[in-house]
Amino acid sequence: MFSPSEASADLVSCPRSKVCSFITLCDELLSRMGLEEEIQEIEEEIAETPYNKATEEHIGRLKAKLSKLKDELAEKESGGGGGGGYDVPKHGDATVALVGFPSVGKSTLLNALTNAESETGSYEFTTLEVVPGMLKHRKVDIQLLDVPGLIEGASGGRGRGREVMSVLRSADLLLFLVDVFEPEQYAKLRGELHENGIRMDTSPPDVHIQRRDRGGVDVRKTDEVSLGDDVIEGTLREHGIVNAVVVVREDISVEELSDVILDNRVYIDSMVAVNKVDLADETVLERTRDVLADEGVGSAVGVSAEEERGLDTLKDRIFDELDLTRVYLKPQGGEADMEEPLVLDGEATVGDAAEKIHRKFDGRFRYAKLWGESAKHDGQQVGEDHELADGDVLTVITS
Ligand SMILES: Nc1nc2c(ncn2[C@@H]2O[C@H](COP(=O)(O)OP(=O)(O)OP(=O)(O)O)[C@@H](O)[C@H]2O)c(=O)[nH]1
Ligand SMILES: [Mg+2]
Repeated sequence: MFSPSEASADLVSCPRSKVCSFITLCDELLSRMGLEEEIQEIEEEIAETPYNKATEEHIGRLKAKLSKLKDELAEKESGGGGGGGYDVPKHGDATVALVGFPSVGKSTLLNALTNAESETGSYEFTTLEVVPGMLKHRKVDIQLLDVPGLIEGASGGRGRGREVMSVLRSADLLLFLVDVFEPEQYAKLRGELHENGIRMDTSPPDVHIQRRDRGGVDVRKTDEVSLGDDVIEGTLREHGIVNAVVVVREDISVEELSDVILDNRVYIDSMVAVNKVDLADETVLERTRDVLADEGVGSAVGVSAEEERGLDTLKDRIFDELDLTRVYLKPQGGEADMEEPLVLDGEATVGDAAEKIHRKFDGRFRYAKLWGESAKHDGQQVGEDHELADGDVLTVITS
């Protein structure tokens, strides 16, 4: 909830306070407070209602309503956002964002891994803007972003939370950094990101919604789907959809269905590193491992950013988690360039490679010649649909 002091601080710091009247600001604040109150009431009702067949539909509706209200709130809070230091242009082959509480050592790690010089300090919130650094590893340029430390409630606009979130949403991989003495930070960070529409380590639900003008809601689903038709219909109605064909091909929750309807979630992979291991003994490390394992993290990378320990393992893990395909280009009749690979996504095809080399290949692509793991034999002739493997050598033949 908003306390009066936070409310007034918000009024003072609102960048639009000069142009919009005090009354408008009060209205905005009140509607935000109203939303927060409503959200809290629904959360309480969900917590208090026992889940069974008879209440399933009702709870489903409440959850759908909750998603919608939270979305409205996030929308309101991002309204006045933006500003200095947060528009970081993407460079390199992939972008990794460091996510962590203040003072866990994000800037120290960035400095140790890259050419960047991010200010570090023993006080909280040293970094107030996004600092990029470039890490070259296994011939791939990886942009690392050091962002201000997240604190609990960041998604609700506390700290520089909402700007940070917008940077995180555009990353290819999230690198959670937690303090070895405070592994509980991990679950809190994930909670904040989830609240802000970031879905980690999962792909978008296999659900398709085709709106139509009439005919009501027609639900088509595969056998593994446990949500009842009434719950699916109710959820859609809660979001204002009364006519649609819905195809559900995966066992999803009401929240995941709401995610699809709202259509503003991002899906990003993540990994975990534990910093300051130089300060910890075996008992501490053991506890940290246990806490993270309970959160489903089987293999966090232990590092000391300060003493530059564990960094090679960390770089390898970042590279692996990004799941990239490096392709070496060989001009027809010439030597392959084995220094600067073309870097593509994990499941890239020859067509993706051709497009990345030159968009003008459009229509002029004839075939490609291929050497490497995905080739049946050296110089195999392949078409646009052929799926590439990391390390392949490719010659594109155009007309
Ligand atoms: N012992 C030890 N100290 C570390 C390590 N990494 C960072 N520190 C110290 O922790 C403090 C905070 O480090 P920063 O890199 O500024 O932390 P940050 O996460 O960037 O903090 P904010 O920018 O405030 O979010 C500094 O005093 C660092 O010297 C480490 O591996 N071991
Ligand atoms: Mg910092």
